[in-house]
Amino acid sequence: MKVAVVGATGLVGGVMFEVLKEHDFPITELLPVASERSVGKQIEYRGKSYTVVSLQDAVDARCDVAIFSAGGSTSLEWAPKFAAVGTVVIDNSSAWRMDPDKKLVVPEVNADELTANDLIIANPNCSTIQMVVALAPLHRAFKIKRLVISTYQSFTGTGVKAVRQYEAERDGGKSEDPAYHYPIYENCIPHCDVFLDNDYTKEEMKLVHETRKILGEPKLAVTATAVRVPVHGGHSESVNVEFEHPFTVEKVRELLAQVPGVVVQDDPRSNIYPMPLLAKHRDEVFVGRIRRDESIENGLNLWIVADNLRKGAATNAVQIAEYLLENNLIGQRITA
Ligand code: A2P
Ligand code: 11C
Repeated sequence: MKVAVVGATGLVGGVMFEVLKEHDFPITELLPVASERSVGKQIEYRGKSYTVVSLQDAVDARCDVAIFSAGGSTSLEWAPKFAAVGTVVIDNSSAWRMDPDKKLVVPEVNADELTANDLIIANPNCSTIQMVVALAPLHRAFKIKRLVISTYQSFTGTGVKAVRQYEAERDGGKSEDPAYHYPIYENCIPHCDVFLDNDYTKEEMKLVHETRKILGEPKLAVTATAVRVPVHGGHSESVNVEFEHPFTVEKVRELLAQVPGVVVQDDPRSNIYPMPLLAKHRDEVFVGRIRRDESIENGLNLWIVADNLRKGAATNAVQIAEYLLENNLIGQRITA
């Protein structure tokens, strides 16, 4: 595969190279792509040095796959240009997720929706991905009626600027160009992404809209509060689920244990439960604190943790590419 990694100098871009290497993705040619500021820089991959190229050079190279993690406006402008030359774009931004003509894919849940005609494929938001991996099999079994979500999201989800802010504050200084309005060190900020007209943040509404689209339930009742925390290793989520149908906690554990990519860590008496410290650098989604919500009928509480830069971004994108490859869905090139 001839592969372009767009946003190669960013936080997700760096993890993308790690995941591509660990998954032994069959790359015959690699094009790291970033903004004009970075063109000419060198990127190391598997002991070899690669020169960062411009978006236009990468379009002209007619790659098989381009994995984008360079923000929404870059994706909006450039993904169609890659698609027009037959390159399959897997896009990590929010640019295309809610476009009715684009698939929003978490391989464990809905990869079977993909066809060779999908030239721009959207990777969901990190907090959505880890949650739906765990919820999809439970939805199939007991039908979800309502979700109440509270997130505890790593500052790494905001990118390089936020990491610099955290490190400066931790070291007793101040960032000259902070990512957040308030200090993140020793703080929790109930403000991920921008506020919308309904007083929810965009991050909270991504959880609503993306979950509905991936589960194929356009009217599912979902409400969320997203909080930024001074944590490096991953996003954590408290998810309260109300099902239509009765369930048993044992059956929930059994179903979750069978999901590829899910690890059940649930032995609270032995202090076993998911934590971002343990999820860091791992591809899996960790689920624990599985218990009945005794305040309602058919209610369940879950605690779901994953490395947001891995399963929440790079790993999910690489898994989509792997699925396309395994199912011969790459190579429907438009001949000029
Ligand atoms: P650059 O380093 O040249 O600015 P992060 O989310 O960690 O901040 O990283 C964002 C990534 O997206 C970086 O690789 C950045 O490249 C890239 N990027 C940002 N804006 C553009 C753009 N207009 N065109 C191409 N790449 C961009
Ligand atoms: C966060 N979820 O942690 C974000 C990061 O829509 O892909 C990724 C933003 C997105 O703030």
